[in-house]
Amino acid sequence: MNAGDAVLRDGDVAVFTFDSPPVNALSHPVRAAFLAAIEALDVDPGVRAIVLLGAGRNFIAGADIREFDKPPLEPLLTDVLSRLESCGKPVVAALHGAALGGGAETALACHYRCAAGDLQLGFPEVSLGLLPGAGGTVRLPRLAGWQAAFELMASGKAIGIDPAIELGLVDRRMDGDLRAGAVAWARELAAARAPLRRVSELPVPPSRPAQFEEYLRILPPAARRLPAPPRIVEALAATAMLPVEAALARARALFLECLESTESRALRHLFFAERATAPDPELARAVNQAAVLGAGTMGSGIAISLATGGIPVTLIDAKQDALDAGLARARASIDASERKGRLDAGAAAAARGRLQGSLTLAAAGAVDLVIEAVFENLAVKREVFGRLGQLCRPGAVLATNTSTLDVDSIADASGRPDDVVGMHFFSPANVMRLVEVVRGRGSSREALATAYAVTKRIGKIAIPVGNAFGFVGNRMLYAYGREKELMMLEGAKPEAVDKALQDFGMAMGPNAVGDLAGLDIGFQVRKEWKEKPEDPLFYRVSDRLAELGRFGQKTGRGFYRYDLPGGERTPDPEVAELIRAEAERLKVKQRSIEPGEIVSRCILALINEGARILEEGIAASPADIDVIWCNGYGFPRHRGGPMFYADSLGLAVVVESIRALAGLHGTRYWTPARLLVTLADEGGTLAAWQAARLPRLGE
Ligand code: T1G
Repeated sequence: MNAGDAVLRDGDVAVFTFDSPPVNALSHPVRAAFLAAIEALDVDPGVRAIVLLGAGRNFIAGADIREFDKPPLEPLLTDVLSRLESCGKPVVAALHGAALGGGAETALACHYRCAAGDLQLGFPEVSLGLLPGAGGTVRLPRLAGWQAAFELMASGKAIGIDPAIELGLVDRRMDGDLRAGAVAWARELAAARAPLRRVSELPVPPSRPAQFEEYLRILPPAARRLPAPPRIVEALAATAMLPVEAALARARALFLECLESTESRALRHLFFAERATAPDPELARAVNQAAVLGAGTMGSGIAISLATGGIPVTLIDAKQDALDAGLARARASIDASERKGRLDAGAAAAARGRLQGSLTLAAAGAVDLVIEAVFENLAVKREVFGRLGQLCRPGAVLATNTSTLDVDSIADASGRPDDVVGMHFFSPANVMRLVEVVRGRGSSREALATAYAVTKRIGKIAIPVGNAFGFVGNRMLYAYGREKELMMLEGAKPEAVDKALQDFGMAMGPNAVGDLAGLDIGFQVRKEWKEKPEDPLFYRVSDRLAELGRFGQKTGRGFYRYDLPGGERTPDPEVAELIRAEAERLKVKQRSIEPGEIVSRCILALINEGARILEEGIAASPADIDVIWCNGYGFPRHRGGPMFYADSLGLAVVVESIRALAGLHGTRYWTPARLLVTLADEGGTLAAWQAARLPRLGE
């Protein structure tokens, strides 16, 4: 992009268009071209006003995140925006779509702002472990006040045009042709010799010294422990206490501190890993009509995702009451999304219109995609796919939502394995963004590409995985869970296990997750699992609770009690006694176990199993494993996922720690994966190993 191309004259108004696909990120070439244009236009006597516009679907999506791993190049955005603000003629920002991070900062450095109705204005830097480093912390509070500035930056959430106008961040709504409207307004401002409202010259709103301590206290404890959120508060405090130039410099310094942090590198790693393009997009078949088999919790959740994602769907169940319950659940969820403003009235009505039910499998005959979500039993699924194989139209993709069963066996039963794939949704399916797309032995590239495309279309992240027990996520979960189960037999209390892993950053402790999902589910899966380790201690605690009918929340008791007044999750001394008795029966000596041991055994088990999965090609990249665990299992995003975390620990340390555990607990579970040993010996990393390999499977 160069200055010349970006500027078009409309009479005495110059229009500078940011046009660097896909999202007009403010990369170095863009910043340089923009600065050159501003300097030229500012002294051009024929130009009386300037309009900034973004080409494509967005204004500007911020700084170019790809540049953050390289040394910063001049001109820095902070300086470009100070030059922009000092322009001697009116500069109008014409905003549409995303105006995020550096894009929002660019808008605030203009003298006036107008916007189209699809505006999404925000400061998402915190979700990258950063803070607005180019003037946002100096200009935003001057326009919107301290509270709004703190909330927008600490949450990272974008706002629409109405709240942006209410907060004084946008002066005018432009319906119709945004460019024409902005040019006309800019010409008006120039003709009226309207004041050049330089936001950084506005007074800062009055503040109270304790105000910024309060903001720190408002931050959730987990956020307070991260680099970026407290520094956002510090940068705002600097704006309150320092002159503009010093406050800008302080924000820049705090930004650089965040940039170097492992947490920000982890979040940037996930940003791109979650956007990695799936193979063969051009091979995807059209999906205009879908069917979901099984109106249970998963089935209705998947149906909601399809309907709100724009795909007409028939929910099918053999039992009337199950179908009615499933449809009611789906409709209630759409109503709730509308009530909470996640769906506007039009989108909610359209989603309701796309949802219908049927009692007959024949209703799946003409659809383009079937997603099966019936009872997790191989014989049942094979019987269903046998019938689907017969009645579904040629070319329809047949997907199974199994979470552990053999996709090849299910595909064989259909008689058309090339059309069969796994689409493993996570519960609740209408909320969780992750789908493991399972490649069966016979799955065609067209069927896989169709599953990836549909997953992206309904706003979820598709990760390709191979067909093995538990695929990627659940297979690693079994290693992670194995260790927490063993440590409970060795004396760790269920609530202590959960607390240690939550303090590490897991969204929820594994025992609380077990109670939520239902301990009977895992118990059933383990009963059907042929290759289960021949180990009497393996998942012995969960199995014992399930044998006693303690299935978790659904029965009021599991690892915890939920049947006390208030229904709070409450540790149950009875469980501790149950475990003690089981340990005695299995001759396991109990001892006190420190949180550090709980975390390292569970997380190292995760990493080691992840490395084995990479060796076997069940996962295509360490980054895919990180996306699966951060989006499907609540692994802390600021640690980047298990494999990124392994690299941040150092693979030599990981291998050494695993060998130390082997010394204490034997090599049965604690033999370091060959991949880890090789890379550790070479001083390598998983990220470099991946970069040196071929791109994703099938790419
Ligand atoms: N930098 C580089 N690449 C970016 C990018 C960015 N800021 N934003 C998106 N991309 C790429 C993305 O990787 C993908 O690439 C393609 O664009 C489409 O993205 C100085 C420090 C704008 C809402 O955090 O939230 O400014 O896979 O699939 O669903 O203070 O992208 O096609 O090769 O997400 O339509 C702050 C990040 C930066 C916004 C569009 N900005 N972007 O969503 O497309 S830090 C952000 C988004 C900063 C300043 C600070 C979304 C979007 P590829 P996509 P989408």
